[in-house]
Amino acid sequence: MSKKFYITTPIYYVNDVPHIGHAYTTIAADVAARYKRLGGHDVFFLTGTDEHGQKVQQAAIEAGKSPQDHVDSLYIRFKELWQKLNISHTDFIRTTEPRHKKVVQEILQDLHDRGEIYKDSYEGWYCMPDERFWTEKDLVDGNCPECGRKVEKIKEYNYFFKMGQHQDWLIEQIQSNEKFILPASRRNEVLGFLQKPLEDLCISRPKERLSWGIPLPFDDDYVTYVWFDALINYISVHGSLADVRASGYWPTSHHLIGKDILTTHAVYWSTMLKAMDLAVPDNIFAHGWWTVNGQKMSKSLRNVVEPNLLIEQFGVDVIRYFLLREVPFGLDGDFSHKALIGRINSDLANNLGNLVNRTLNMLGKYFKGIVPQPDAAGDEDALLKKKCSEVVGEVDKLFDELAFSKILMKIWELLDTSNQYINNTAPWNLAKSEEGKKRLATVMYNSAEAVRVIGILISPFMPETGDKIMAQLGIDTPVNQQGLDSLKQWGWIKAETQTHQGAQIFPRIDDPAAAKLLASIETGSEPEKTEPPEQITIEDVMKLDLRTAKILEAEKVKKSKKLIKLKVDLGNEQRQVLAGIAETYEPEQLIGRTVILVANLKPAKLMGLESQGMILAGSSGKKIVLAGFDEALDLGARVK
Ligand code: ME8
Repeated sequence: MSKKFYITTPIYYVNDVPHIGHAYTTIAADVAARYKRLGGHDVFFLTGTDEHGQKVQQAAIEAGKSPQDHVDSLYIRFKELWQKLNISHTDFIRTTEPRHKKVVQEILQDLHDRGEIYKDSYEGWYCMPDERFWTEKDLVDGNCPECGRKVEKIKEYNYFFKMGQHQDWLIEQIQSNEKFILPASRRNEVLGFLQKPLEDLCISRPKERLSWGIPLPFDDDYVTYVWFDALINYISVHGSLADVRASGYWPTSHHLIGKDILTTHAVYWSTMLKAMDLAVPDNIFAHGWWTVNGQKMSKSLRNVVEPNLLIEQFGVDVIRYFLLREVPFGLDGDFSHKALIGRINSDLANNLGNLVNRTLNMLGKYFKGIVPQPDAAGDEDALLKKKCSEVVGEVDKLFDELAFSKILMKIWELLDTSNQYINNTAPWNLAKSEEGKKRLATVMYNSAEAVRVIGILISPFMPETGDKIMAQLGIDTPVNQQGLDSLKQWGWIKAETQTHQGAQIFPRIDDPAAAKLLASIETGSEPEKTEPPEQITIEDVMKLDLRTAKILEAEKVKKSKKLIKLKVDLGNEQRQVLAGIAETYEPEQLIGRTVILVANLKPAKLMGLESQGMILAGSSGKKIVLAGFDEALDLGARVK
């Protein structure tokens, strides 16, 4: 029977717009899952959405919807993005599904029956948005130490999970198993945290304060704390505790998470599992944090890198490759489009694309595209084969550590060796003589086999590229069926295979095109499209209520590079508007100017400030110019 491999991502908060941070963890899990499948493992790969809690309840109220309708309309954004990113998850769990709720309640009841949960009064500082209690000494300047927002003093009865009693056991687990928490720096962080006494965990919220949660089965006045509910997803997807034990997928091979949720996994989840009498996961891997151009990603800063846009601009495999190659898994990284284009040109176009292209091209030129029968092997051939088997072995070991960037570097070593092999054997010279032709056949056979090996090794990272390479090589057997076993013996590809050279798999983005693309990305404007924009009718135009408005006040928004807060006068009313023009205009330059306001735009919040409309401006490159008039007009006059 094939070995089971169970890998999970966090279940993401359904309220958030999926961004490259979420994509990162999910792609990493997907790459590991695909690789293990190639090796013949029976893989279960789980992802999903976290749908209960205060933030969801609040957002549903603001959207004028029931929480269930609200989450039903939102989770799909994650599902669709995973489809676009070629994520091969086995299941997608939502915490509002009956199958999940049932298991959470079963576990709660069982723990309660066995005295692992008790009721007590509790007084503490509560951070509403984070749904967490803090002690007085945790607070920073009297505010929440995590998000910096205001906290409220709350005294109430709640239910507690006896987490503290497992402290010594947990320390022993971590110390005796080096792979349990990775990377080592995170492991030390958890051990540091466990030097303080571990308190019991409050696992309930009174319904009068928060109703959007799973009711406690033994007390209907309470719902379950969102983390206690969410963590159980890793189990509930398999059914009851008995089902999990029988599934063969326990313990989990890897829980992949970001470093932000290390404590909840390493401490809460491990002790919960202990209380349930289930083994802890083989590994919890907390990777690092992505920033964008050096800044934290946030909706209000409008710098959230939207994976859908990236896929459109650059293609799926490029994004998958970049995220895992650019930063060693476990360390923090910074995203920039410039670095992305750099990787496309150097690693993908010049190196990988070039090897595939020249190999197929020479097969076409010298052998009508048919893979020739190899002849006796020489030293150069032995070197190539040796490198290949070394890389295949190393990659396998590195996958156990989830060292994705090192794995890619190893594969690229094989690419270099293969390119070097072609340079050293110089097929173009061999082709010149009858005598050289035998050697040429061997060289081209080996080059085709090297391309196949590389195609298989990169396929977990870049599944579409792997398939494209197989199609160009004329191999019908899917990558998965060739599997890792096919890499163990040199010479899987059959002589006589008819290859089909196709388009360059990764065309270079030349300097002018890259510059244009970067400029359009930086200014947030649409990249130039080759197709004309869609035509609209006069009715569409008339829907816009454009008005003249005079700027009365202007000031920069703190912590924002781009935003200026304006007060504008429309004659019969005044409004607050936020405009992203701070990089071009100083606030003083703006006061007294007459501008054009989109007056019927739905108000929106930017960095916590309401914007009641939008000012029209033109842009080219980084330059922004406000639209205006030659002569004075009445304030509030309609603009058409
Ligand atoms: O925490 N860089 O959900 P969440 C890298 N629902 N990774 C990032 C990232 C960034 N800038 N931003 C997000 C929750 N992530 C809970 C989890 S699990 C039982 C419950 C990734 O939507 C990273 O994996 O806030 C991080 O841990 C996760 O998204 C947080 O997702």
